[in-house]
Formats: sequence, structure tokens, C-alpha cells
Amino acid sequence: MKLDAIFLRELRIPLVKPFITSFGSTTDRRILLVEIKSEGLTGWGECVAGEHPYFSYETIDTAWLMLQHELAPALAAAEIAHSGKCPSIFKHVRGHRMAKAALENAVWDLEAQMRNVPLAQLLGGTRDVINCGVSIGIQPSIPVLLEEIEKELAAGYQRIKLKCRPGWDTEVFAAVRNRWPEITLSCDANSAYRMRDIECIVEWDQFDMLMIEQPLWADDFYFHSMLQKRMETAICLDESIRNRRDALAAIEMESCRIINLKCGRVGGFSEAIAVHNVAQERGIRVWCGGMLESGIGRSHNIALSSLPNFSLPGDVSASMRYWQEDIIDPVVKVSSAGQIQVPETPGRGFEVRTDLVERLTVRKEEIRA
Ligand code: OSB
Ligand code: MG
Repeated sequence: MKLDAIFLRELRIPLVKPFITSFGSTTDRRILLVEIKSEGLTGWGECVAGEHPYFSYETIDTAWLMLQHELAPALAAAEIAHSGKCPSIFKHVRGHRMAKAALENAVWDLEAQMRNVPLAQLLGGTRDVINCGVSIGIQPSIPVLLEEIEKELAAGYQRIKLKCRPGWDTEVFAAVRNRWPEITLSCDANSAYRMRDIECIVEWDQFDMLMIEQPLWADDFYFHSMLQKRMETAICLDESIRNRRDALAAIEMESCRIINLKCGRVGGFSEAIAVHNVAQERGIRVWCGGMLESGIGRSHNIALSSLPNFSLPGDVSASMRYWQEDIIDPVVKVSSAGQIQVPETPGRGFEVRTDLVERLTVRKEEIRA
């Protein structure tokens, strides 16, 4: 693969409504896109880092610096036989996995177009539809939350995930379960709890949730395994899983029974496939998480979710839940059965609206070898 040019872009796009988690509120997304040109084709990648170092130490500004000064020049200078070679090109840079993923995923996006196959197929996908859930942020009150859930259930979503934190938890779960005794329910604390909260968390078994996502520290396995031993409900790890080795450690320590797999968090499609595979070998189910992506990241999440061990509904949902206008065409739609069709056309299967991308761009830089 001979690359002609690599561009970084920053876009600013307001969310249709603020998204509130235990670590903060997001109103306007700063989206970092990577654009790789080769042989008249364009591969696109999206960096899922946030505006602030709250979910992880990376932000879109740290990612921009790493891409500009380290990763993109290394890629431009390398011989790329296959997208799977990208991790070895970036190996000398420690961490910065979200920055690496943006670039690597753009190469996969490009390779799928060059080979004239759907991205999902190039990744090893086997599903023609993916199952979808929603992640519902912390709301101003329980009645507002119940209304929000009502709307998502009516739209067909198969699983409701409630963002929680101390003070927005037990009472909220009780109200939701009371109203809907049968729905598939989960919660995500984004590591807001500590050992003093354990007795409270153990009580959540009564709500019969599918899983409890990342209740404790973002870098922990040991205390999650202590908690898992005391609970019927499955623990799901998100933040703690940075790579295949972490997944294996978590599985062997029984720190979780389910893994939320995010491409950006593990450094790109290659490592995501490796995590998927090791979990599958050990009988641990995975699902695809979301990071408030624009259509480009969303299309990549759809392709990844088509792999066989993505057997639980993911946080990949319709464009309209986040964006007035998405930067892809068509936008991502969810059927009344709560499913998204995996595209069968070559590449990511969604056109990038380059005119709109250009209009939303607030910063752009070309990187050379
Ligand atoms: O922990 O899964 C998370 C959004 C931003 C950062 C972290 C998380 C989330 C979500 C939203 O839960 C998922 C989505 O994009 O719908
Ligand atoms: Mg999470």
C-alpha cells in the first residue's frame, strides 16, 4: 500500500442533547478524523478520545499531537503490506491507543476499498445484522429517565443501559424495574465506586441486570474479582481492558464475565480482533461499546460488531440519537427489532459527506513522511 497523503481534521459538532456520566457532561463533541489517501481512494478513521481526560488519559488534543509528530509520520514512512501490520509500525510509542486506533482503522477502511470487500468481511465478520442497545445518560429526575426509556423501547432497542453514580443508582434501578420487570437492563458506573460502596452494589443483584459495567477503578482487576465473587450479576469491564493480555488476565482472575470491547480503547481493529478471539476461546461474551462517535466511528463499530462473539446487544445506536445531521450517507438507522444492517458494499458501506465535513472542520493538517 503506497500512501499519498495523511490529513488530520478537527470537527466541532453539537450533540442533540447533553450526555451525562459519572465523570462529566458532554454537550459539544470535538471530533478528530484521520483521512488517508492512496490510489484515488480515501480511508477514514475517527479518534474516540474525549474533550477532557476523564474516561481515559487521552484527549483529542493529546491524540492530535501524537498523530502529528509520531504516528502519522511513522505510517507514512512504512511499508504497509496489510492493515494488520499497523500495530508493529506504532509499537515504539507507548500507550496513546485511541490515537493509534484512528490511524489503523483508516488503513483498514482503505484496504477494504482496495480489495473491493466490505470492511466487516475483511475483519472476519459473520453477521448480517447487529443487535443494538442504548446507553442512557444521567437525567435530571427519575420521571424524565422513565420517559427517555419509554422512547428507546418504543424505537425497538433490545437493551437499556443506565449510566449511574453514587446518588443515581439503587432508587433509580428500583423505579425502572418496577415499571418494566422484564426488559434487559444494565448499568455503567464508569468507575465511580470504591470498596466502601461494595455492600450497596451487592444489593443490586435484586434488579436482575444483565451486567454491571466498570463499577470500580478504571485500572483494576483484583477488586472487581472480589466483587464478582460476591455477586450473581455479571461484572462487565470497559476501562480496565486495554489489550488482549488484560482481557486474559481479567478472565483468569474472574474479574468479569462480560467484556465491553471498544476499538479505540484497545488501540485499533487488530487488537480488538485479538481481544474478541481470546474472549471467545474462553467462553466470555463481548459487545461493542460506543464513545459518542460520528458516523465514521459508528460505521467502524458496525463492522466490528459483525464478528461472531459479539453476542450481546452493543451501544451502537442510530445517528439521530446523537446528531442533527450525521457526516455519513445514509445515516445509521435501527429497525423496529432493534437491529442495524451490516453493509454489503465495499469498504465501510457509508459515504462520507465531504462537503459537510469540510464545513464542520475547524483545524486541518497534512502530514508527510
Ligand atoms: O463508558 O461506555 C462508556 C460514552 C462516552 C464515554 C464512555 C462511555 C460512553 C457511553 C455512550 O456509554 C455509548 C454511546 O456512544 O452510545
Ligand atoms: Mg462504559
